[in-house]
Amino acid sequence: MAAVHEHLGEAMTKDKLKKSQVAFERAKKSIAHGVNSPVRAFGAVGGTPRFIAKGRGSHVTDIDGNDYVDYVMSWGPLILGHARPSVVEAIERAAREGSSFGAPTERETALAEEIKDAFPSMELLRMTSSGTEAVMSAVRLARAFTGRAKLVKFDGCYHGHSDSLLVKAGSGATTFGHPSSPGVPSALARETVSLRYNDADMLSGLLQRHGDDVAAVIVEPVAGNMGVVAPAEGFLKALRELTRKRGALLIFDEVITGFRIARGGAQERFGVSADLTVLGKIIGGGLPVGCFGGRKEIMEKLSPRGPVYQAGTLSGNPIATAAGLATLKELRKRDVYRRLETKSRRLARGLVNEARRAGVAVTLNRVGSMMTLFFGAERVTDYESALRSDTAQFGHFHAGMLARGIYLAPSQFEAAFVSTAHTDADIRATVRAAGGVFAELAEPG
Ligand code: KE4
Repeated sequence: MAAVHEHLGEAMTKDKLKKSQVAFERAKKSIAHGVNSPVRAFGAVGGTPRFIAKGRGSHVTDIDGNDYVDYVMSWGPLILGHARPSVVEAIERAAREGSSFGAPTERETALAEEIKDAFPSMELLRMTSSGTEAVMSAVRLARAFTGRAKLVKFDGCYHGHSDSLLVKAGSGATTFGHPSSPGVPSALARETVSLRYNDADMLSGLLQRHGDDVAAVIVEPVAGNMGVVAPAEGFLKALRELTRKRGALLIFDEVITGFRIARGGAQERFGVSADLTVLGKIIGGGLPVGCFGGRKEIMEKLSPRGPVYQAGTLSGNPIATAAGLATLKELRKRDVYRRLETKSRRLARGLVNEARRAGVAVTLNRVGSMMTLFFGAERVTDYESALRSDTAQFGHFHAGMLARGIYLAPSQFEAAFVSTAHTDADIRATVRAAGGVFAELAEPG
């Protein structure tokens, strides 16, 4: 298969990669491993990360002039596509008035009101500059509000890189966690338990044994970080009931799903409300905005009037909130989500049909305009089954699609995002390219 990889991937585009290769070597001299976020380095798929020159609509162009249909979409924020005129104009206007004041602005209130309109469970909220920061703050708040220390998460879910969340399942599954990164103190990791996603019985058992110590259960209500995995029927409702019964808070990490799978995210789509919700990505329209919010009695514990400290120099930044507000206003337009669903369904069906035609075993998980193609015949319903998929095949697929002008996330355990800017021609070109790659993957030897 190495030959296929070579043929599919870089060999076809070596001459067209020169500037990215030079740029990557230069970047490594100043930025750790040449990237400001690990997944961008293409470590999971091999090859040279493309240095991007510009984005326009559903396309990005790299510094070698190669054009791609983009399904990374900055890992989810760009539901309207790149450089949406209404968002660019809002950023330009805001920038002319100043970039940051470290003081309240009415635009932050307007963005908060827009978010609350879509997420009624968020009676009060507070903005941050990233999803990680919002999750970290929500966890501290949950621990303070309940007076408890334990935190429950699920294998395969990613909630940013704060210490309490960089924890993997302990041996024997429901024992307490171990650090998933050096630098996270074991004493802190032991406060976090990681259970199997979509297994409400496992959570029920843990809460029976330790329920009085559990401050919160945090979950991606639709997982996007093990690849897309939907909640099993009744899973979210069970989390809601089990946490309420034991006095633990339910935290929905909707950094990806918020304004993505519905305007009101998973809470609207599945009809289950959380005590605290974390948002990010889309609410900043491509600029740095995270936010956490929920029940008034919980949020009022925050400083300055409450005892729980939480702060941020650029939280609610005037330019970032302008981009976010312009984005969310566009998402109020009629039929936005219906049109996204139609395009996404067409893409998913096309990919599956092409794989079937070539005799390549795939399973595609999709919720709205976020989806992941796994290689192998087994359905992917949790982290263990995701890990059993053929990630080597995914690497060849990724390289082959890149060589054909389709830019997918450089990791099996991510999502592809469709935006309102993706055209029918983009979808057709993507399906056609996949057909070509599947045919080459299916060739013997
Ligand atoms: P940020 O700190 O990256 O803004 O958000 C962290 C985060 C929190 N919760 C969920 C569900 C998330 O998906 C993320 C970040 N997502 C990853 C990719 N899936 C960001 C890409 C990266 O790390 O470079």
